[in-house]
Amino acid sequence: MSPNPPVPSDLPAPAPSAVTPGLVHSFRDELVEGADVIDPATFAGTIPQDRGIAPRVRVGSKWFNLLWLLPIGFVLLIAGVAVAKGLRELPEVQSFMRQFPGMSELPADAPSGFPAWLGWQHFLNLFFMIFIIRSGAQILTDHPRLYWTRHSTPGRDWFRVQKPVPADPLWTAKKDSISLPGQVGLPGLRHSIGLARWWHLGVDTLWLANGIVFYILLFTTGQWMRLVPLHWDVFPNALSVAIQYLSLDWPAESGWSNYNSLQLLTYFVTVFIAAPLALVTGLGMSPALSTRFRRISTVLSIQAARSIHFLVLVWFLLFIIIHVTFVFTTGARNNLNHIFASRNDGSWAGFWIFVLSMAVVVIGWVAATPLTIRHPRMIQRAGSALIGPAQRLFEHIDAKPGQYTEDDISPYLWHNGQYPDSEEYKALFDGNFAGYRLKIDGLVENPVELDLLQLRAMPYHEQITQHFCIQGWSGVAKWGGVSMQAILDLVQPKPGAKWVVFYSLGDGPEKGIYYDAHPLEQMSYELTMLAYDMNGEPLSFGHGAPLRLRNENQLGFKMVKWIKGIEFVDTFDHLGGGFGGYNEDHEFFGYRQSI
Ligand SMILES: Nc1nc2c(c(=O)[nH]1)N[C@H]1C(S)=C(S)[C@@H](COP(=O)(O)O)O[C@H]1N2
Ligand SMILES: [Mo]
Repeated sequence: MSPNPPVPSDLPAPAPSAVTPGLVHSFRDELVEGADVIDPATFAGTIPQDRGIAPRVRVGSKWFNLLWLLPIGFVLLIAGVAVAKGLRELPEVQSFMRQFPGMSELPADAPSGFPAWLGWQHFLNLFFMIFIIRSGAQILTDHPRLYWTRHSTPGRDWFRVQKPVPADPLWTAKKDSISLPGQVGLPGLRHSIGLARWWHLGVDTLWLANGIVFYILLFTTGQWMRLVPLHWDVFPNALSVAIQYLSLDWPAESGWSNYNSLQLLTYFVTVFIAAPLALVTGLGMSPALSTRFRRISTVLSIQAARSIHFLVLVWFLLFIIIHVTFVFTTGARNNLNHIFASRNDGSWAGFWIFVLSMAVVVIGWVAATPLTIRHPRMIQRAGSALIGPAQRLFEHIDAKPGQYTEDDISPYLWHNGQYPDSEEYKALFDGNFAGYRLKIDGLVENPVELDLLQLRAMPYHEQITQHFCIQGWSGVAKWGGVSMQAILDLVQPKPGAKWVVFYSLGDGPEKGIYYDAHPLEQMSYELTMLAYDMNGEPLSFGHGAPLRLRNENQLGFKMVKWIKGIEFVDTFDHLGGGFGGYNEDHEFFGYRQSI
């Protein structure tokens, strides 16, 4: 204990903010135990399901409802048909089409026909894509806005499926999330990003493995020659094909031996541009990698990566719709024979294999959401087993996040999480936190209790760093306080200590206090700190007064706000649900989510 414990007038008041503890009392919903099954009625703190709004894109200061694209697209299509039909009457166009009938010649050694592996890979690819797209949509709608800069400033989003950010000072990113129908999203529930991420990242590893095998086989069997444009004449040929389709006089089918040029270009873009771009922009959203590769991430922030990742999704969705339409309108039985049965005869084999495959697809599609809601722990463990090795690999790259400058500080940093509303907290707040004691205990040589004057008397550490919320928003702020290294020097962790657990004065959205465990080695990193100042002012209530954690190697949810105690432990198995933190226990997040 300090010889002179502080009185309220010794301490600076938290930064003025419209958010005060008194305001949050109404927030508390019914408390429930976390369990190995999800009750959609109470999940994530009983936030009611909210469907959001039709997608909108910002043009200047106006928002354009994308549903208008349906009638506009229809009118354009009709007009396009009329124009294409007219064009084909022109002698110049006719001679152009004779010169470029719609197909490039293949090299003499190009293979003909579809090998069996192609059929398998095509099926696995489409099967995996279902879960990837559905869980991806879920992740997107957990922060249903897209931005081009890392600041995530309300009103500066370019795309949203949610109303404008309300003026409510208590508005949190979690309140901003929306739900999806259970058979569209995976698992559909509002703020189910923890589970959606397991699906997305877990199935991604399978999809990537399939893709790598696909690339290898493509290049070892010569099949690549059928997917890569090898001559400039593909462009006039593709134009010719487009005119043929639009004028409703379709080119002859020859997919078994050679795709038409438009088809070739779309396949090429999908296989060699969209798919790798999905991977690159997916990795670009990783805080660990984005802080590691600063040169790239200053231009291509995680928000730009998220936006492009979404545009890749749009490409895939358009591709799927158009591809499937053409498969069924250009000789369905032959096309199904090619890809599902590797044969080019008039038999029904391909059709029946297709029907069986679709039965598997339907079962997988329909079962995924109920399975996730009934066995969330299983999904958490399976996802963690699939993506875990890659995550650990990236951790070894040693992210070493860096700092930003004053100019980079975001005009607005979203609030998130559950505000504390206990009498204990309110009393501390009203007394300027003079009664606040940070308790540090556990596997340490020197357990301590520190009041705020003592904390403020320790060497001052300041940093400007970027915050990454798992939900998708980010922002840069300046944090002032005590470096965790100074705390380590003070308390002297014992050799057995492996994890450092931070406990909050606030509850999580369900029962029990908010807490999170961090690996000890990340505590001595120069940018890991306990912050009592933000952007040059004492930390406000909403951002975690009197004290919050900054561990720049981790996602936002791990940065416990309103800290009351720190415990050094050898394992977190016996704490809470045993998963390493509040969100890990209750919302099925991973305890290592630095990517
Ligand atoms: N005690 C507590 N700490 C918490 C949370 C919470 O709900 N309770 N939410 C976390 C989440 S999800 C994020 S993104 C950050 C948000 O910090 P900010 O509100 O200062 O931006 O706080 C984290 N710390
Ligand atoms: Mo978060």
